[in-house]
Amino acid sequence: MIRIAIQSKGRLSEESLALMSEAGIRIDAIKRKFLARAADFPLEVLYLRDDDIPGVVAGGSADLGIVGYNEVAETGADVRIVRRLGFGACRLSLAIPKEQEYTGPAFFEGKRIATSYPNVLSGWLRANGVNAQIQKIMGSVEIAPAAGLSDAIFDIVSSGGTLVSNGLKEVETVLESEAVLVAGTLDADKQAILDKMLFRFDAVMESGGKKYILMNIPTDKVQEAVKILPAMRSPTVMPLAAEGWCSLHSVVLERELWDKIERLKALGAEGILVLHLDKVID
Ligand code: PRT
Ligand code: ZN
Repeated sequence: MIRIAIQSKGRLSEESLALMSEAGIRIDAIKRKFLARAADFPLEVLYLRDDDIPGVVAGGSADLGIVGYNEVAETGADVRIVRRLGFGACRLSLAIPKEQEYTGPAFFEGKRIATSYPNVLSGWLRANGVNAQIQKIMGSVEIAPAAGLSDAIFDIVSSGGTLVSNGLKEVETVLESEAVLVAGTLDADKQAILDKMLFRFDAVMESGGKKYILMNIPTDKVQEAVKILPAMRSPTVMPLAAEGWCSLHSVVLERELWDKIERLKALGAEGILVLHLDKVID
């Protein structure tokens, strides 16, 4: 049995559960309790506030955790980052009132900076030789300058919309973050369960941003089409009943899909189907 701590309510909760569910580890989300057992995998879930997850894993009360890298950096907890999970992307940035001119890190000398991330901030200030006053505020940091509580803020930014609507501009990105899977010290049995989970997580993440594509193509164009479509090993080519035609199957990155479709059509491809890819197991 392995125990994983995930955020109980918040931006990472749904996606943490979705990742596990896509990996075939189903937890009853309706009867969400403090501690829940997976139906078909030797795992139990501990629902916590995100701030507590790194410490709980480092302390051994949970073996694994899914949490924003920003929280791992802030708490400095002694945990191992096992995987970057590709969701919850954001950054920790310094922002100042938009009408002020930014002159570089020295701008912050003697200034008051409001933040919920004092440790990450003080590391950046030290590295840049800046002396500033850190005002620790939990929540609604972005209103601190307008309220006269600070001259600048250091906070999580994602789209940047919150900064704009509070008359602030981002001037330094200090830390890039995303959700990460962290682990504490594991014995051999728990490491074996983790390895099994990672095999599944990797298959789920590997399929992200990819599509399965199939089409009919004149046999004499197959060689050129294969160059456009390098797949995991190579595309699958099957002869069609119609003389001179083949069916070609492959996997493509979603962001390259339209470009490739145009090039394949130019080669004479017809009946192109693009399908959802559920899992990719290498
Ligand atoms: O209750 P609990 O303590 O568990 O939750 P919380 O309120 O502390 O955290 P929550 O649920 O807001 O965020 C959990 C994690 O999601 C964070 O630790 C980050 O790793 C990640 N994350 C990703 C974000 C954002 N994107 C994000 N945009 N966390 C917060 N925000 C906030 C930010 O604080 C700011 O107020 O959204 C606003 C900025 O968004 P934009 O898009 O306007 O720039
Ligand atoms: Zn929190």
